[in-house]
Amino acid sequence: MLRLYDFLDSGNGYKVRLLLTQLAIPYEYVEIDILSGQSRTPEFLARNPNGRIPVLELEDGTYLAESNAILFYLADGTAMLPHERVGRARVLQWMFFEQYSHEPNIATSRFLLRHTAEDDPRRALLPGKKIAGDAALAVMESHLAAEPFFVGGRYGIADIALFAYTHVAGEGGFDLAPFPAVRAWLDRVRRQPGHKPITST
Ligand SMILES: N[C@@H](CCC(=O)N[C@@H](CS)C(=O)NCC(=O)O)C(=O)O
Repeated sequence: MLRLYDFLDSGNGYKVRLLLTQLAIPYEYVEIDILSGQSRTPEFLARNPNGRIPVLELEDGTYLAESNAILFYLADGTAMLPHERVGRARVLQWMFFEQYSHEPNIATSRFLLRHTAEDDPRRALLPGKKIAGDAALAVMESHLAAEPFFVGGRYGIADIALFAYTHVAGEGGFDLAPFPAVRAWLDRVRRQPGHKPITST
């Protein structure tokens, strides 16, 4: 059986949990408390030298890190990933956008607000992240004003990758009121069969 090393509050981990559930793939869930350093132990670094969850352990003992790489692996050959070349590249386009323009601003703001003290010096980064995160949301808004989902008019892993931290953007200090197409898309994603909340293993 697949084994997922994860942390329940993590949106990156949630991406994988959500896809596994929607593909009806059974898995063992192993909670790694990243707040107490469990992702930086020698044992964990042997699984992912980058010291971060999520990590998926395959049936043969292979470890796979990086949430979007895991999504791509699991979705291959299913309806959650296009079969044709441009569609697959388009999925990667949005997942790289998520990792470069969205997650480093929206997810990390959420982390700072949820898990650091009010006087933590890292909070000085928040105003810059707010500007860049709003810019990423504006890019999503303009795409979703004309399209129901991110790629090919149907729900897939690019939507999962972007849903994970957009739906909890408020916890990072972001206001989704100016982004009606994003909010309508969030509702469409929530209505997909097998959808489950971030708080669920
Ligand atoms: N690019 C990575 C980011 C993973 C990541 O940032 N994981 C965080 C939790 S969301 C983590 O494990 N932090 C613990 C640490 O850095 O020690 C992915 O998409 O999987």
